[in-house]
Amino acid sequence: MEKAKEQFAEILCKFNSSNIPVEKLEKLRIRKKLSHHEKRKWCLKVFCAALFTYFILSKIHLINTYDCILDMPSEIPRLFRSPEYCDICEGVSSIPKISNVTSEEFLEKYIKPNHPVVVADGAREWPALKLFNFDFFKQLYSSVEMNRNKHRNCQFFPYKTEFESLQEVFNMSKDRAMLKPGEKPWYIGWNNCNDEAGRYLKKFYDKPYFFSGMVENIALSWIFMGGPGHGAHMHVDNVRYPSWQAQLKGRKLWKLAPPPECYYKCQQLEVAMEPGEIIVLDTNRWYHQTIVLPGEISITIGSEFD
Ligand SMILES: O=C(O)CCC(=O)C(=O)O
Repeated sequence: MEKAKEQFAEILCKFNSSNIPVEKLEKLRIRKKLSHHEKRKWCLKVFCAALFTYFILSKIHLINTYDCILDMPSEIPRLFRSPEYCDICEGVSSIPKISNVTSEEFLEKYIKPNHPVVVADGAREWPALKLFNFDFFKQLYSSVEMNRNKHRNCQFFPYKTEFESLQEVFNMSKDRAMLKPGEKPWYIGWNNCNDEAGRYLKKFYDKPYFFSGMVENIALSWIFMGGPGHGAHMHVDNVRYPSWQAQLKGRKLWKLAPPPECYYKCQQLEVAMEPGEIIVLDTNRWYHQTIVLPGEISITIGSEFD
């Protein structure tokens, strides 16, 4: 700073003793350069302000579409979940299979206490039982605009496969898709975030009959599909509501574990799902794992319910 002051005083002194008129000084190239420099600095400031405003506005738009400013690793919210009182699992020693249940009984006995249950006749009449298979989904998603990556709401779970998208799944060889011996096994899951596909799928299944009065989001149904010996690892979800899932093809074992703080009060539970059955549980509170049982491909469809 001192040095700059000295240099400036020297320049002033030279100018005073040079007798150059101020008008001529205005025309000096260095003066123009300096004023250009100022202009450039000003432009840069305006550009930065515009960029900042754009950033803030785009984040506000994301907030309004339920997305977060920062993507958090999925395990973080689970680490900080509030502890359970264990009332969901205390005294529960099995997952009952029930049929012909009224919505009032279902609500009182299973939804309110949050006890997992299988409704054996839940999906028995659904056309999806006969119609849904690998080729059905392949055709459906090749005829509707997929563009899944553009929607932040779209999720795809590759589990242990190398697939990076649903498109890649539907591009696998016919032999692998049909689980032919010697082919690489696969198990995947995705949510249907395409309204057109959601409306089409809905023609082949109903809102489970024991849910009268409860709402379910058709655009965000979840589909899980794959071969024996594979499934989802043990985990707990971080979604808004409890879920139901209908077994449409094949057989799948569900293993449920209580939250760790309830290990001394509660038991682990298991149930094998058969085609036509619907399991209902709060996957945000019960840890769960699935394994497809020997036999044909397992296909399920499900959704959260409120
Ligand atoms: O059906 C499966 O294999 C996994 C289901 C699951 O993890 C879930 O619904 O949260």
